[in-house]
Amino acid sequence: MHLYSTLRSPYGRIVRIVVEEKGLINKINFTEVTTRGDKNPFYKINPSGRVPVLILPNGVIIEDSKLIAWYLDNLEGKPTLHKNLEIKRLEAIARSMLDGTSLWWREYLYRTDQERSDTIIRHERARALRLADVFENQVEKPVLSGDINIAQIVLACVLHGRDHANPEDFPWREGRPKLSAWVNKIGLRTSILKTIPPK
Ligand SMILES: N[C@@H](CCC(=O)N[C@@H](CS)C(=O)NCC(=O)O)C(=O)O
Repeated sequence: MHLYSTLRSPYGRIVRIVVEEKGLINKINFTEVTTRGDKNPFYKINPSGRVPVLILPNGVIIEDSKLIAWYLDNLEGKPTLHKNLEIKRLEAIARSMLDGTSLWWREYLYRTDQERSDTIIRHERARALRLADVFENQVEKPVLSGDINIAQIVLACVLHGRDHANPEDFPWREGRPKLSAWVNKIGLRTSILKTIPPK
């Protein structure tokens, strides 16, 4: 199988962490690609232009980190990362935070000062801080403090290794000692360390 992603995509990182956690590293060839731009050769591999994308041995293309993570978790018939509703519920909240912060970051990455939308930034910043409060109150619960699962992986990809890229007005660690300690702790796992996005 072949996995394509950038090294900075948090969505690609989710899948790369799953590959590590499931011990699938020898079954999957990873290729770093760049996204966006006119005539990007990656569009021939995935017409949507998005990463991550997994190409199965029969040539079928699977896009979307949620679907790829589920597929890889079930690949050998022993799913460990998506065991119950509570895990999936918290994954959905973490993904809500990831989608919002990604939209917010892109206002800085891809738009000029004149194009940048204060409305989007204000809206997503407020959402991210509200959800950081939710996780401050949840991180000591078994779902987030016990065995690794997809909710933990997605939450790690929202908050770990992105401090350098965070807009200055996202001080999510302030007043959230439990969430801050949780991110520091999960940051010690091999899968998380091996997938830190480059600066
Ligand atoms: N819902 C998708 C989101 C993937 C996504 O938005 N990826 C971004 C990189 S972080 C991308 O490929 N952007 C390229 C583009 O918009 O053309 C997933 O979970 O995989």
